[in-house]
Amino acid sequence: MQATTGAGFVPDVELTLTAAPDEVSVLPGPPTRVSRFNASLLKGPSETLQILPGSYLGPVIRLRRNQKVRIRFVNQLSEDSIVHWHGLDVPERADGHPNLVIEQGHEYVYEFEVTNRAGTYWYHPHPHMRTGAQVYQGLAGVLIVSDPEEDALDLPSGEAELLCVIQDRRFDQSNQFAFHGGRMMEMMNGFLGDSVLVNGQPQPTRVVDAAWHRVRVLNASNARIYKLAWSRDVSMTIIGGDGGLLELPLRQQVLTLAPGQRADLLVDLTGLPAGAEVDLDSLGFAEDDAGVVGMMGMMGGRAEVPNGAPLRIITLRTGDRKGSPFRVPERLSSFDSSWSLRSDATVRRVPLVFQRMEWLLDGRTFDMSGVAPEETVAAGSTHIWSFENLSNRMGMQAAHPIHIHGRQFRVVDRTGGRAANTLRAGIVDAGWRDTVLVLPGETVRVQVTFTQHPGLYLYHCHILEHEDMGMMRNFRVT
Ligand SMILES: [Cu+2]
Repeated sequence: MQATTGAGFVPDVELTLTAAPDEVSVLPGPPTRVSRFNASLLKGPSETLQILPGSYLGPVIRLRRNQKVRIRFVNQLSEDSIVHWHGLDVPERADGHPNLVIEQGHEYVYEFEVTNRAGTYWYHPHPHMRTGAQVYQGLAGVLIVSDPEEDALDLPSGEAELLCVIQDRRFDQSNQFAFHGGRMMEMMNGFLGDSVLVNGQPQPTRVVDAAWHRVRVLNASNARIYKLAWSRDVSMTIIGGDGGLLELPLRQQVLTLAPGQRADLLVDLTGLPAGAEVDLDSLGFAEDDAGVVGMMGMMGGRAEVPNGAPLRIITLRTGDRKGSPFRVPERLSSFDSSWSLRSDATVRRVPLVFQRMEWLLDGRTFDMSGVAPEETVAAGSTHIWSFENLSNRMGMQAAHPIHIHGRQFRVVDRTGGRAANTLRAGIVDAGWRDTVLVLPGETVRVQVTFTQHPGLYLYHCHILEHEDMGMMRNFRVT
């Protein structure tokens, strides 16, 4: 299947993106068989593609707002695939719906204009029931959009801009990725690895200048939630989320980041002597905070390193060089003034619950072409969707990061849940979001103004095992 290209579309950037089997050295000993994206630039600025050395991750794709982009996706995997540009507002044909999958040896041409704000987005496969497996095998990459508003802030860049893509993996004795193979317990709970990789490497220590750094963090794990904090009482300065810069910088001690979500951080290392180390850690939390499915522990589905286990993510070690002075801007962004809570928004309840051995969205499971009446929305219309994370009769519930394709949305409010859940304090709801974590017992209302592009789009849980089990639905924009 080949997408027809629109007449008159003249791309500013054109590249080929190929998904293919490969091998990389991750641990000492034999290399690890992976699937990975490779890209080559056919047209556009040379800085469009940034290879991450030694990583199985796809190249960082750097785009500017308003660029027209053509991407020729070539599938050299031995199974169907298609690519989704997570967080971007693109036409239906460019969104990577699973009904658009292509077979091995085929090409799919994406064409879209970058209308999103500057921010950290990402790309990954989206074939039905195989997203978890393909992402786990290595198919994921970061997509960075920049724009004049962000340029004007003169944020730390070049060597002072760090990328931190967090994934957990399990290795077998020959250094190969071990996966669940469809075992029910690990599908229900989401698959958790026992070691953390950052940009595809285990526990990296990076030698950096004693300077301000910008750290773009992406949780590209299948299911693990991180409760991030710097060591040495260095506070988190959060300047952006899924959909770009916040209006004002936020300072807090911990940051909860669920699968699919991004955070843009600034960290001040200027006061540190050469050789000092600052760690980014995931702090411990009660397994129940992420809502382990009730009986699963007893039934043998418990991960060796459960959700909530303390983990080291990266270490930054200062070198001899000092950085130039930098002041965190008091105001980061003049927020899109079109945002306000709309009293005329169409309100919809979307219960999240486990029933009939399935994770359900509003009582339903995925159907490739199925769209319920309440899942049909007018282009550009504004809705409030109220995600209600319910317990089933056996007390089973889990945290679900809910992702809506197309437009970024706003979190209106967050109510309910257990006061003792320590993940709650680390959640950032400010700014534009495309993935919102709904903790057990919580109701989270989001206001979304849907894309202007008509067509079939998706909303789903970004715990990839839940998504692959069918915790995903279409919505149709008319
Ligand atoms: Cu889920």
